[in-house]
This record gives sequence, C-alpha cells and structure tokens, in this order.
Amino acid sequence: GLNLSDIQGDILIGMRKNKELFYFFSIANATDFKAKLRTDILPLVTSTTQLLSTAVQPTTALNIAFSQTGLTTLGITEDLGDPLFAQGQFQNAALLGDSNPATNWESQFAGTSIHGVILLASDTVDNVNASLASIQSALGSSITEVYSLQGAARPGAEQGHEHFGYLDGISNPAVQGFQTPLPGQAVVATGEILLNETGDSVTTRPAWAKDGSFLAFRQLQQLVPEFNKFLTDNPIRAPALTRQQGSDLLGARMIGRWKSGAPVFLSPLVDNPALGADPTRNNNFTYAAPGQNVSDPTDQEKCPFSAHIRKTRPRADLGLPESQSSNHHIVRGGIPYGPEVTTAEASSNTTQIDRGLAFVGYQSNIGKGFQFLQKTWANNPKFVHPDTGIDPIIGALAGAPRNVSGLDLTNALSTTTLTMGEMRTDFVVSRGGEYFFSPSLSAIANTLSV
Ligand code: N7H
Repeated sequence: GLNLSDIQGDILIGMRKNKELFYFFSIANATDFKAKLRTDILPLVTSTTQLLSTAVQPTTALNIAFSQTGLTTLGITEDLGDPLFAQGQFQNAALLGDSNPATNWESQFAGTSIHGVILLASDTVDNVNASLASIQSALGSSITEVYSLQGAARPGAEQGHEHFGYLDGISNPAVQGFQTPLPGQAVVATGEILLNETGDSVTTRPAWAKDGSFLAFRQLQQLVPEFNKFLTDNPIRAPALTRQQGSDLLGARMIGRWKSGAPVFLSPLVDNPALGADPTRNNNFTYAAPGQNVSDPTDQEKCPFSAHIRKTRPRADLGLPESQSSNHHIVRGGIPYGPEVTTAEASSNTTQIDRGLAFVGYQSNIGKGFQFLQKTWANNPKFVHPDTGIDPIIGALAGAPRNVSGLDLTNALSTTTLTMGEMRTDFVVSRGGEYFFSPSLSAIANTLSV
C-alpha cells in the first residue's frame, strides 16, 4: 500500500477546508531556510494520514511545494524529469492559450521569481492568519513574500459551488489500491499522480522524488456577470422550455452539469437536484449508452462533445476501459477566490472586482496532465471530432474568437461564437500561475532541508 503518512495531504484527497491561503515566497537565504524548514515547517506539514482522521487533523493544515527555481536555490541539481516544471509556467504561457499574459497575468507570476508556495487551509481566515504569522516569525528573513491569494468557499447555499454557480469537486480520479471508486469514477494508476509509483510514465527520476506530485497552480478569473448575460441573451429554444429554462440549459450544456451537479447526460432538459447530490449516481455515466454513438459527431443531444467536463474527461469517447484509453487525469483541489458579485456588477453585466478559481491540479507529468487537458483538449476545436469546437468554459485561443458547436439541441453542428454584445468574451481569464513540486515528507527531511 501507499505510505500515506509520507504523502502531503492535499495531493490525493484535498485539504477540503472553507478557507485556503496560497502564500507564494522566494528564498532569501537558503542555508537559514533549510534549517527552519527542518525544525519549524516540517513538523507542521500535514500528511494524508493526518487529513484522513478528524482526530489528528490540525486546526490549520499546511502543505508546501517548490518551483524549479526554488529547488535550484536549495542546491538540488537533479532533474525531476518534467521539462514543463523545469521551465516554469510563464515560459509556456503561450501553449496554454492565455490571452495577453503581459497585461492579464499578475506580474509576480510573470517570470521565475516564485520559489515556493505554502498552502494553509482551515475553517476561518483568523486561523489561517494566526498560522501564517507564526510561520513568518519562524522563517524570519530567510524568505520573502512574493504574492498571496486568499481562497474561500462561497457563502450559504453556494458553498461547494464555483463562482458561475455550479457544484464543483464531484469528479476526481481514484488512485488504484488507495481509494474505492464510486460508480463512474476513473481509476488511475498510482503513478499517474505520484512520481516513481507504478504507472509513472517517466522512469529516470531521482529516488527521493517518490510520492511527490507536480502541482499546477492557476489563478483563473471568472467573468461572472458577463457569463450570466451570455446565458440570458442566448437561451436554447425548445417547445417545452421557458426562456429562463433555455438559459439554464445553455449553461448546463456548456459545463456538462447543472448547477446542482447533475450531469446533463443523465438529465438532459432540466436540473435534477436529487441526482446532483447523490454521489452514487452523479458520476455514473460514460457518454456511451444504448442509442448513443460517440463516434458520430452529430450525436450530442444529451451532452455536447464540447462540454467542459466532456472535453477534460472524455470517458468512453476515447474507448473503455478509461484507464487503458487515457493517461490524462489530474486530481483537482481548487477553491474559489474573491467576493460575491455585487448589485452594481450584476446590473451593469460587468466585472469590477476580481474573482475566480484558485485552480490546483496534481499529476506526475504536467505535459500529460494539466497542460494536455488545457492545450490538447480544451483549447483544440478539433477535439474530439473535427467540428467539436472549443471548451466554452476554459478553452482559450490567446484572445481569438472562440467557436463552439453542439450547444443547440436540434442542430448539433451549428456553431456558436461566444460573444457578449459586440464583444468577444473569454468567460475565464488566466491571471497566471506556476508549476510546483509537492515533495514527500521524507524528501523534505532527507533531501530538501539538508
Ligand atoms: Fe473544471 N466550472 O465551473 O465550469 N470544472 N473548471 N477545469 N474540470 C468541473 O465534475 C471550472 C479547469 C476539469 O471527471 C466541474 O467535479 C471552472 C481547468 C476536470 O468528468 C465544474 C474553471 C481544468 C473536471 C468546473 C475550471 C479543468 C472538471 C464539474 C475555471 C484543466 C472533471 C464538477 C475557472 C485544465 C471532469 C466535477 C470529469 C470539472 C468548472 C477550470 C478540468 C463545474 C469555472 C483549468 C478534469
């Protein structure tokens, strides 16, 4: 079995707290930092075992991960075997389709000056801040803060829903031999997520990298009023639907799930909150069902091929069993950031305050994981069929017009250009990010802090 007490807790199961701070730092004095990493930080690093038991869960969970320049600063010369990690995210921004990184990226992400990130998760911001203050005082001048982003679950009934309003955190892969899969959950080789485990596609990594994982971090702004306006202006028309129902259906078909989490494939015309809330049913589908033909590009009445969850996990579209047809899975652990939409924003249909998703994806190979999902699937209008179009949620073409097909119920191949009034709209705008390596606790003890 896996050595769960050696694996940082966020990787396989997520810290799942209502508040999470991402604290990005640079190392000012490597010798000092290593000493304090060992004596002060390592004892606070929350393992998977600790997170699994409420009895030993700390008030504030802590994980830590390093960029390539961070590892280099710590004197690590071995190659972890992931060229995208080694280059850093900024150098590869163009491959992700980001529009105008020069203006849209937070300036601190533009370059390689971030050496690491500390993730602090708790029930309250006060807990997080108390924990941060004590870490800062322990680390003293060995590090400097570069940037930080406070994530928070949305309030009340919206808890667990991202800013567009859809329930998130439903579908993540189960790792073989660790988690018992729920119906419809992907089961992936341990090595698809953890380095140097069975199924890791790279065999030349240093031994100490075992049970670490690459963390792809992205600050993804969501233009919520603009998204809502697009739905209001372009309802799907069908005899049985009111205008409002047509707008709701449009949003659900763009994502592949209703706001409750119910998959449109199982509930094609109206939301079904009981289905959305039932973990034994809400992920139990493959897109291949009697009467459905995944190789027929027009057969998307129940779910567009372009829908966000179908683009990023095509299930039977690539053949079953899924674990043999695809090694492109990530474990997602993001959290919303930014406040609720204000009345002024809603009435002007215009974003005035930054909000979105602090996106976190873990994998053993960034080129097969996060980057593949973004670049080769979401951004690629020819995936999965030549006329599928782009992922309407996260697909990006560096600001070029985004065309999507399959949203219309009756005319499967009609194309929609995603616009709001005269303006072309990316509903999700990348504000940048970085690639990190989240090492095992023993790697921190025996390699990174010595
Ligand atoms: Fe997505 N959204 O609200 O529209 N995502 N995502 N994502 N996403 C998912 O099934 C969203 C992003 C994946 O297993 C759900 O758990 C938003 C990136 C994958 O069937 C919702 C943003 C990437 C899945 C959203 C965003 C992915 C998934 C349904 C950005 C990878 C699971 C909840 C602001 C490159 C697919 C669920 C499966 C699900 C949304 C980003 C990937 C509601 C708003 C960047 C693999």
